[in-house]
Amino acid sequence: MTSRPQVTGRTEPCAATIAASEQRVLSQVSFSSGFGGLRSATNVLTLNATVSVIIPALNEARNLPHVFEALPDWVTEVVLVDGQSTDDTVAVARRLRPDVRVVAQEGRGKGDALLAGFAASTGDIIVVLDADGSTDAREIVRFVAALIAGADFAKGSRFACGGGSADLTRTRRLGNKLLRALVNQLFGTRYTDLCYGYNAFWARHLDALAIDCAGFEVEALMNIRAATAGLTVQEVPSFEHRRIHGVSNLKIVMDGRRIVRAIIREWLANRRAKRVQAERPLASNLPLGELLHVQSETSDRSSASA
Ligand SMILES: Nc1nc2c(ncn2[C@@H]2O[C@H](COP(=O)(O)OP(=O)(O)OP(=O)(O)O)[C@@H](O)[C@H]2O)c(=O)[nH]1
Ligand SMILES: [Mg+2]
Repeated sequence: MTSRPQVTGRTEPCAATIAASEQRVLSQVSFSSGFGGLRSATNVLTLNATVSVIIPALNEARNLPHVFEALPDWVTEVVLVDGQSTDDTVAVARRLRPDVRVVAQEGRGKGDALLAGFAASTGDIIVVLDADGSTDAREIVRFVAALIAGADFAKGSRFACGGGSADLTRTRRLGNKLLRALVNQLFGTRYTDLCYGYNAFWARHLDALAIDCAGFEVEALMNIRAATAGLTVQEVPSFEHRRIHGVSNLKIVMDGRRIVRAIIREWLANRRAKRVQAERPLASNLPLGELLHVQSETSDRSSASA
């Protein structure tokens, strides 16, 4: 038996504050295309960065009109990653937006789709959102504003003040809560959400995120890697709507297991890396002869691995 989605959300004043601050951001941020980097003027912040929006889509033809209609016109490129849809997803996307870049995914899974989208994108900023109508593209400005303000990674959260969901069932909410608690415990993070498909980051951090998974564990993995790589992570309140048409591709038990496995794998890898780092002698405590020895060993190792 599947439980009915319940609308969650924090207090009204919170949402009002967000709406007001969003208005302020919109009036203070002007967007222009061009080379990367920030340029600030007196009371106006100009974004000289290009923005790519990546949308993984598997049989979402009926939902795309709703999603595309909400895309801000200052977005530089829209990359739709088609997961071998059997409906008109690609044709509808091209009709709605002739400049859409369609990437035909060769593999399977949302993680695999995002990898293909990241590889194809050209923007300084990458925004990821879903094609089923659950994520509202009008919220992109919140994510971009967080990045301009200094964040490396803007992480959507349905549980941050001002966020909410009309899509989460009781089971999913519980699963997300347990997994989030596990990640916060193991990695020392204070995330309020873990498995949400709305995120944005500077493309220069793609190497730090080093995404290498195929399925729905991708968001959890990105969030963990952002933390372990020492990126500045800013949670952005977001409201998740119910998917408009069609059915979810997520299999709660199977995908839940994949997420747990990914979390544990990351924790073990992180622990190993910390141990290696701790075993390495502190250069400043060594006499010069030994220091040179350590340095030559290090350069030998890096030239061997090159
Ligand atoms: N390209 C591609 N997109 C996928 C794949 N699996 C899922 N997606 C897309 O990823 C997004 C999220 O998938 P959903 O099926 O909505 O999963 P969910 O959001 O957890 O489930 P609901 O809350 O019920 O919508 C949607 O835009 C899907 O179309 C895939 O294998 N390939
Ligand atoms: Mg969805």
